[in-house]
Amino acid sequence: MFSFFKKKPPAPPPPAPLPPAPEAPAKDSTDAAQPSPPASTFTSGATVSVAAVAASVISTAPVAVAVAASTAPKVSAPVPVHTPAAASPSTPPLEAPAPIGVTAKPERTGWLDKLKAGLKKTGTSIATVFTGTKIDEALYEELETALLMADTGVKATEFLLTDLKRRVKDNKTTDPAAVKGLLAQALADLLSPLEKPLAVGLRSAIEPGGRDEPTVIMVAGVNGAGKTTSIGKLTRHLSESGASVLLAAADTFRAAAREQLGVWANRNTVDIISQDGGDPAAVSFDAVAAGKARGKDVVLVDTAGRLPTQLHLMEELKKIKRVVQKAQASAPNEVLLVIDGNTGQNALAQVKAFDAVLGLTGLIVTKLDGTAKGGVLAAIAREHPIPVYFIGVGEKLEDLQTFNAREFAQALLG
Ligand SMILES: Nc1nc2c(ncn2[C@@H]2O[C@H](COP(=O)(O)OP(=O)(O)O)[C@@H](O)[C@H]2O)c(=O)[nH]1
Ligand SMILES: [Mg+2]
Repeated sequence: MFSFFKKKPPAPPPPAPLPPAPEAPAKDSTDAAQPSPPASTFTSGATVSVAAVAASVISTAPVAVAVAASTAPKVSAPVPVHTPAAASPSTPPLEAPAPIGVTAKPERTGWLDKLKAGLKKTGTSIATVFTGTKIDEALYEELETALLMADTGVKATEFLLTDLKRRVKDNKTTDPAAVKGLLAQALADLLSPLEKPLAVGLRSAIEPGGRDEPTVIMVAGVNGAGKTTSIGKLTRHLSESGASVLLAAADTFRAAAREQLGVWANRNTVDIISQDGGDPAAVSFDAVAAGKARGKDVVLVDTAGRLPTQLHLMEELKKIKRVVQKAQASAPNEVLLVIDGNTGQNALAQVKAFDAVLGLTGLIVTKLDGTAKGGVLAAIAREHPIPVYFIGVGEKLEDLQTFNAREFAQALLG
């Protein structure tokens, strides 16, 4: 789950002043004053559909946010989930704004099936261990191998086996099939410290003494991990929930990277700060300054991929972080690492290395669909725990979802 806080009631904000003129002018769009949504806590469990928007010019995204909702069909929701924006007839919006201060339970039915399907490859190899008739040393040895092959890592595997044996003893279990259920519980308990909501919105609504300034989220990771895609999906979820978002295209090395983010900006009709071949730190600075000036709730900074061993590129990330802080003292409020779930144990190495340089506040783990390495989350939980805000189980919009330890463990072990 992630929580969006907005302090200001429905009164529209005064027209935002323009940001100070940047030295190398950033091409960006202007912003119309938008009515603020009612303050609420919301969840991202509902699926949404992308309105087909022709995306060509990328640095000047349209400005209107969350339009055309009034004509969309509505259905009553069993739980109060606040999703004010448009949806297609196949995915109707869930009605009823959440009462302030009440956390709504997400609608995740289809998502669970998806997660199960995504994690099937990991699950099948582990599940075969429990098809025998006896609980003996051979079963534990097989399980050890299966967990290691799923990239659970030596430490988490040892921990899980010891924990499982204790549970089997305590429960006086004799049926191997029941051991699978106990393993799911052990795994859920191991993963639960990674479960944490991402709070976004005006800092004044999140922290005591916080100012009326955006939550600035910096996103890092190796090439191809899924940074830009995840930012795009997250932007959509946030926009759907009434948050105003500004994107910073700080991956300035490749034109294609800027364009890719621009497409997401257009689809979501949010502003983007982008610059041809500009300095990533300067673009990030401009974006945060513009986000503040325009009264945005969230600024998402997309950075270029790099390996932790590329020291000069890691220095550049540090610089982005420093410079962003100059634009807004509290920023970056979140530093997220995106990791590809397929990279297995290397993902753990990335978590350690990026954390050492940047001080990570959260993770997004992508591509858990079709991988046999879903165990890597257990390795992270045991060896270098950092909250997993989202997991990606596909390339579609609804395939980025919040992380729930119990669901994950159940999906993994069927
Ligand atoms: N199957 C799958 N593909 C993903 C997921 N997230 C991202 N991708 C794909 O991974 C590729 C690289 O993503 P991109 O966002 O460009 O990575 P970046 O270099 O970190 O910005 C693209 O083809 C995405 O569609 C996911 O959760 N599952
Ligand atoms: Mg990218």
